[in-house]
Amino acid sequence: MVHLTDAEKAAVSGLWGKVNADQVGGEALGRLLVVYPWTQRYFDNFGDLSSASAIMGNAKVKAHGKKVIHAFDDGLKHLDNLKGTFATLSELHCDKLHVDPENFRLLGNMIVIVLGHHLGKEFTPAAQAAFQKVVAGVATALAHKYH
Ligand code: HNI
Repeated sequence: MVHLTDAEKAAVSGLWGKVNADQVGGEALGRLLVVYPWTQRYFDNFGDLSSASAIMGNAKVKAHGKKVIHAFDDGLKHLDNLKGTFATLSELHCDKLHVDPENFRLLGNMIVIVLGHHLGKEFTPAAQAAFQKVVAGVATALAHKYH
């Protein structure tokens, strides 16, 4: 459960509307794979992940980042019910994909970093604090069905 003030909710949706979400998704997933290379094990069918530039230019990484960020975007619209919103995806990542839930936190932080990169000065400390709550809430919701 995340608790954002009305001002935080407004900041999150206002800033989210200024970025190219698909691009943010691809870059965040790419950075996850570069910075924490052990996360590459889940994507062994993605082709060339041999260097930072190969990863950041990899079309499958971009396409998958887009898919992931669309689900994240759906979460932004349901901040008061993240557990319900991510219940099916939580089961999928646990039962079928066997993704270590710690990785949800790592990816959330990559999303924050990429937002900072895209938004520059507009990504104030207060805005970052609001987004950190969102990514923490999404990570918790995705981990919820793990057993
Ligand atoms: Ni994730 C598939 C959403 C984090 C590994 N993931 C998906 C799909 C969505 C999705 C949506 C497609 C589901 C379908 O096909 O029905 N993933 C999300 C979200 C987050 C997240 C919203 C966090 C914000 N996933 C992660 C992380 C990893 C991960 C951190 C691993 C490090 N996800 C996968 C893998 C697949 C996947 C692996 C299947 C990929 C494939 O082969 O199509």
